[in-house]
Amino acid sequence: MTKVITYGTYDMLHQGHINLLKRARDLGDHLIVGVTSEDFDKARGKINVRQSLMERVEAVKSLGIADEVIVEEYAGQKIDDILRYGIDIFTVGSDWEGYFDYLGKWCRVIYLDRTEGISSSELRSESCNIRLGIVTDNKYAEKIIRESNYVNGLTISGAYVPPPCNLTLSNRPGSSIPSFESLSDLLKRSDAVSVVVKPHLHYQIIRAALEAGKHVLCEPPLVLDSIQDEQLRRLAREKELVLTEGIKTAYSTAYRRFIRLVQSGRIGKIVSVDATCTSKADLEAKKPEELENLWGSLCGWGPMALLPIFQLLGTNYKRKTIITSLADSDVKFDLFTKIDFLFPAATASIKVAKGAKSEGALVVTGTEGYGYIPAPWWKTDYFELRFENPGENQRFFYQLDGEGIRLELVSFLRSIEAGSRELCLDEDIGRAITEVLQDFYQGKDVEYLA
Ligand code: C2G
Repeated sequence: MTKVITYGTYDMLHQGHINLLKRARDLGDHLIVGVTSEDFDKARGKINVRQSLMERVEAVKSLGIADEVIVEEYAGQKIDDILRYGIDIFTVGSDWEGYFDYLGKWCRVIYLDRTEGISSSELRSESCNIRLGIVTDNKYAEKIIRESNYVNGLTISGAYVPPPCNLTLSNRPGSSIPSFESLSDLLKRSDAVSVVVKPHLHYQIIRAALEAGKHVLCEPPLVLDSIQDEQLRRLAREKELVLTEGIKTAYSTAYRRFIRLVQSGRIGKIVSVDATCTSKADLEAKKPEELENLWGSLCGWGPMALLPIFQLLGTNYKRKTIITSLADSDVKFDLFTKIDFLFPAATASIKVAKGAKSEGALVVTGTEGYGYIPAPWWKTDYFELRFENPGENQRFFYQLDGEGIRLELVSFLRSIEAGSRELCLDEDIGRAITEVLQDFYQGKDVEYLA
């Protein structure tokens, strides 16, 4: 009996897949089909898969072509499967020509003709196409534009740069994106907008976008005032639009796994969460009026640093103390800010700085051990759980593509498609972040360093 094996994602199963499976079946007497797991696909950079593993397995099974369906979970599994199932032929489409030649050591490798003119990527783009407009006064927006190239079903409609800022944005070197004279021009040609401007401009822009019926992905903080925060969230709800903060770290795989592991009690009860984020900006030569146009330490780093605290301990802290060192009291540009929180059964702290440098780690202290993400924790692919007995320590590694921005865009798109903000950041966390920033700017709970 000749045993054949083939693998694939089989997202939105189409004629190309079916043709290939039939040809694979004809190569022997028994066909095993390996369907890729969600984690494995993410690890190999396939982030746009629409259907769940179970849906894809069911779709392949229902064709009745395969004798057995298995799940492919890790790189290198193909060798294990060939040995385990006594495989004679490994086959895959010609788009992989040469790539799997190394399996020739264990069985025959056959590349079958691929069906031209059809692909899951095209089907995904056809099923959903969101035109994303960029409102920005910041080069950071280019990262979002670049990362959008990896997201099926998302196209950049253009950019609006509010005056007096002057900025040309490019997608790839040498290719600039259309620039619009006014926000309303951009909104007319977009289904959603990404807002990457200084926070004091957020309210007007987000309001205009929501009123025009557009979804909004906004760099945090959403706004600096709790009343405005509530108004915008209510407006989004009424209009059934997605409004969410783009805290990229919240979407990165390693960070998400870290939070879930800690929440599942692996380090015992959490007694403290301590997050530090610093970047040393060149501020010495800046005049006060120039500083006013820059993001201060808390505004720039605060939402990121507060994220693990509010995710792990909730948002109902009993009190907080903000200690800050201002570059200039008139413009409230903080060089360094530390906040201590007291929760009913835990403490937390953040240290953020643009005018000082420290170890940018995230440490979660538990009664059994601690969780540790080394600097820079906000763009990590790696973390550790550490215990009294070092022999019990565990290390975890997950591929990080595009600093989390890519997965953030995928979540935003899926939320729009699904008509729900389930996949986005919890609204309570967004509200709590706004409140902390509001208190800071209003001088509530603040001590100033000389
Ligand atoms: N295929 C095809 N014609 C198409 C599209 C896909 O013949 N128009 C084939 C692919 O070559 C592959 C199979 O259908 O053999 C499944 O395709 P995908 O779902 O895109 O999976 P893929 O990413 O190619 O994964 O470990 C996974 C394997 O390496 C293949």
